[in-house]
Amino acid sequence: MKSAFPLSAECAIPSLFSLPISPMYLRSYLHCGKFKLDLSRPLVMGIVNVTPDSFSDGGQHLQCAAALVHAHQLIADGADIVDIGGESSRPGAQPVSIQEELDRVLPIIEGLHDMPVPISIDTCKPEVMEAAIAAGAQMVNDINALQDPAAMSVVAASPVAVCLMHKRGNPQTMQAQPHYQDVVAEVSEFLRERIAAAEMAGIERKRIVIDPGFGFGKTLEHNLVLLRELSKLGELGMPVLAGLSRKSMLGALTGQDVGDRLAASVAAALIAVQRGAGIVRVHDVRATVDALKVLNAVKGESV
Ligand code: 9MG
Repeated sequence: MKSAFPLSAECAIPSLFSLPISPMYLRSYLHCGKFKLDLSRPLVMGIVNVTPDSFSDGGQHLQCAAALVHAHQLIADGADIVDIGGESSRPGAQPVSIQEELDRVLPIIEGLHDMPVPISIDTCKPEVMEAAIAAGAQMVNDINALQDPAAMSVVAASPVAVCLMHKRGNPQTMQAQPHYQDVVAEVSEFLRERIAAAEMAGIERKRIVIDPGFGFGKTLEHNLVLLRELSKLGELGMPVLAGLSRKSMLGALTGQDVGDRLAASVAAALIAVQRGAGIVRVHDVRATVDALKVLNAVKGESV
């Protein structure tokens, strides 16, 4: 049982040995299409980026084969979810067309349709969401938090889970002097509003995950405050997903290039879990799973 959640008065159930009950305790499964993910231990979402800079430049076919091998490896390493993305969301990244994105991700999703873990589609485009769900995706990871009404409709009409992420601006502009009065309160208010909008559209709470969007329109200081206070987002009553893996904030803290941020990424994932994250989105699944096994053993939980 997770214990990192803030104690909320309305969630206290005295009959259960007078233990304060966290929101996560009250709803401990994420409904992801045909999958029901047990959130009583932290889950690991492995990242598969199908962008030209991610895999070999040997053409679409080789890129697809390499992405499939990589996804299988992540699952063998212990990934609970595999997140497939065909458009980079890094600061400064250029948008790609719907067709290009479909060409990149659909063969991978089709190739993984019978995997024992849910496949998530990382996209903001409703057309890509719809095609990905038809091809077997069980989750939508939308860094735009379903603010496009067509995206909201696609998810509402399906049984898939959704990750609603906070961001300021878009990848071209988001690091241009982001400003907040109170970053935790503003991110939390945005996510509260997006949860309400999703529920209004017919997306049940059991299908929703929220995410503060580390690095998306935030300075290093904003990211650190959000990580320090991550448990406050748990008060919204939804599982929190944290994506810190290899991000530039870790480069700023360690001085390491993106390929040398394994230790910092694992440390950040553990900190996020200790502050209540139910899912961590990572590149390095095996190292993260091992680190979480140690944490869980110390906490007296199953490994
Ligand atoms: C696609 N992507 C890149 N970073 C991310 C993060 O932190 N969270 C989510 N949900 N998606 C992300």
